[in-house]
Amino acid sequence: MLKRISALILAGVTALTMAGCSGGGDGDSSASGGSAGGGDDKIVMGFSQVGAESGWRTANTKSVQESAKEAGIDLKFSDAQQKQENQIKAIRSYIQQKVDVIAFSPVVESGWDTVLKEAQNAKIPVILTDRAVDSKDTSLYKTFLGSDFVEEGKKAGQWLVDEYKDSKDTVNIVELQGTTGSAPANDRKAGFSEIISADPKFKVIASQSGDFTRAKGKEVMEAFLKSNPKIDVLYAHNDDMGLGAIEAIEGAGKVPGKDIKIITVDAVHDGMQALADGKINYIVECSPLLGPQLMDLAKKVVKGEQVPPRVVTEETTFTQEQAKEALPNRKY
Ligand code: GZL
Repeated sequence: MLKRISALILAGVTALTMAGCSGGGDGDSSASGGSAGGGDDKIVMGFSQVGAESGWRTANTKSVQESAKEAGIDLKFSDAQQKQENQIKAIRSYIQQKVDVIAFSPVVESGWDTVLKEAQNAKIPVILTDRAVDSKDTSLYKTFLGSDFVEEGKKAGQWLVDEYKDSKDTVNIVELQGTTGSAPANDRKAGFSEIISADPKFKVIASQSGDFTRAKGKEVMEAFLKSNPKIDVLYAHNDDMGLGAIEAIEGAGKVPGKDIKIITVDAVHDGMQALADGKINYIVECSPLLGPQLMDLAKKVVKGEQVPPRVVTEETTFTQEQAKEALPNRKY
């Protein structure tokens, strides 16, 4: 009898232990090899954000955080303050915590292979969101969700070509580039240059990084104004640098949107307001609202389902008139 009771107790203890392991204990709690304690069935996502450098980034962070909540995903979020080493540290920490999936917006294109291989070896899938990496090994991430920055640069260039189609005069352009080495800076420059280089009247007389921030955009534009007596156009890789440049242009006694035509990218609220007010002439939209698609992709990836290697976000362009109509309904 005693033997029988002890056998039953042993069987009960074993059953409970097994249940503990498969329900988010120390073993792998999902196909992806994560087990960071998000509760038995909650997906745990480790997200490394670039920083908080612009209105676009603020809107993107809000979209990711709100979408994770709505999707029932346990989000571990870190702000890298625009430093690659901080993003690499965050990704390593997520690997240590055995999250189910890692998502990040790489601040620059290069230097990711080692840490992405560590995630791959830990069987934790990685999703690129917003910006791309230049790794040759595309097996290091499951998909890249974000805008086509070359296309954005081309749209900006095409507006300029159309705007000056009847002019024979030289058009002096200054360019405020985004963060040096970042995909949006590289690609927006390339797309713009591809379109305007068809006509020699377009001359980029100065081009320098404003690091996607208002403060730096103002500082660099002040320098441009001091060393270039005749500037016809500013092409800024984001609204925030354009808004900083507007302060510099007004400080120099010139009228933004008239003395110097301005083209920017993003279409965040403050940029759209400046467009509606006539201080910016054209904005190419770059949507920061990537959260919902990111969470859908994460759920599929954790389940081991196939996802498209590239998901391009939908976006448009705005003239001054279109900005006046769109402003009341903008989400960011
Ligand atoms: C583009 C994004 C860029 C924005 C900037 O997808 O990476 O970074 O254009 C932001 O405003 O700082």
